[in-house]
Amino acid sequence: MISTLLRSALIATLAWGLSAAAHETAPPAAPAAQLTVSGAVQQPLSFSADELRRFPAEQIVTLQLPGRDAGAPPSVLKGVRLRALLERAQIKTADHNTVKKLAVIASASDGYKVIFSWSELFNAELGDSVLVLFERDGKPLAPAEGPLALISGKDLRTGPRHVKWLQSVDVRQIVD
Ligand SMILES: Nc1nc2c(c(=O)[nH]1)N[C@H]1C(S)=C(S)[C@@H](COP(=O)(O)O)O[C@H]1N2
Ligand SMILES: [Mo]
Repeated sequence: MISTLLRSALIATLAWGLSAAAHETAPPAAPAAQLTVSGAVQQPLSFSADELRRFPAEQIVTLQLPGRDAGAPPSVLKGVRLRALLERAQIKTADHNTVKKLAVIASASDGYKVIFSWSELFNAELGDSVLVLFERDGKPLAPAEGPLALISGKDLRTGPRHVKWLQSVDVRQIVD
């Protein structure tokens, strides 16, 4: 009979294996070189990393995030606020209350998707640190996450809304 100790060791090993696998997403063969911004906007737009780099200095944000593992050095990230890109594309609204019902969906080339609400981006401190990234530690993003990625720098855990291989941002009204 299998001992309780051995059994819990086995379960722990399995759980570790599963969670490690969940973090190791292989880069897609052809990650998008351009981010498209579309949906409920007046002017659908697309941006390459170089175009983001050329944004006015005041719209480029540098963010320092702690290293992933204990002892790892912090990472310095550079990007344009998602809010600034949405302002360029000009969100379409039918009336005063439309914006409160908008979701902003960020999708990656591997199908990974996360959402923000308009209020998070435009009416909360959190939005100041939601960036479309084009640089990490002074270099263009590596294939492990780039050429484009998104991060929500004030999330409690930044892993889930770190969208690697960012491809599109879609603005959608999700309730009537
Ligand atoms: N495109 C894409 N981005 C993704 C994922 C994914 O599967 N595909 N997984 C997410 C999850 S759940 C986590 S925890 C982090 C893990 O990577 P990181 O710690 O380097 O941010 O990537 C996030 N970004
Ligand atoms: Mo995750």
